[in-house]
Amino acid sequence: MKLIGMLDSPYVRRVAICAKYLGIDLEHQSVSVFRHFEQFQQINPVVKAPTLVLDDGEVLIDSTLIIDYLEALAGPGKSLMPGDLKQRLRALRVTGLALAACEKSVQLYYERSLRPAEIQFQPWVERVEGQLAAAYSSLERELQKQPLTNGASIAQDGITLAVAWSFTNLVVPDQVEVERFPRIAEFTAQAETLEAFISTPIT
Ligand SMILES: N[C@@H](CCC(=O)N[C@@H](CS)C(=O)NCC(=O)O)C(=O)O
Repeated sequence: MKLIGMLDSPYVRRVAICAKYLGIDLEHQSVSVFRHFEQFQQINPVVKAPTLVLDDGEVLIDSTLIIDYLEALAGPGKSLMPGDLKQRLRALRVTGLALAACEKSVQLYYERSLRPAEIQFQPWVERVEGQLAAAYSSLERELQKQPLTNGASIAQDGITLAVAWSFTNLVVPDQVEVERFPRIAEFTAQAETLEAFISTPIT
């Protein structure tokens, strides 16, 4: 199976790291949705990263759906989600907030890098900045309430949170001061020392 997309996409990176923890070998192809648009189009006309190409040529998009498929492939013993309903709800909540942080970071980054400065729409920018800050504030509170599993047994929620924070720091670093989100910063610093993260570098 091939995973198509650049690792500077948090969605691609979370799939690549989850696949490693699930013990699934993916052939990674670094094709950019911007710089290699036509090449990407040949693989997937929708040009969304990540794209998973199965051995029979079937194409799957959306990181959450791809991870869902990989989890099913790996079997129940290897899941990156808790089986216990209460813990699963918490993992889903954290993952959802981290994905919202990814989305808002991407929107700000596209606004700054793709839209000419003279037609940027400040009310929209401020709305997205507020949403991004709200997502990380909620995540900081989640970590304050209950720490997340890190280290060898890091799960899908922790992987997504660490990938999101590293991505935001890469593309819109002015939005995230460590002093405001110390627990997230500390959690990510530790996660980024794990072999699966080191071998899946963001740049
Ligand atoms: N919800 C999707 C988001 C994927 C996404 O937006 N990826 C970006 C790259 S970071 C992309 O494909 N951008 C190109 C575009 O939307 O045209 C997922 O989880 O996979």
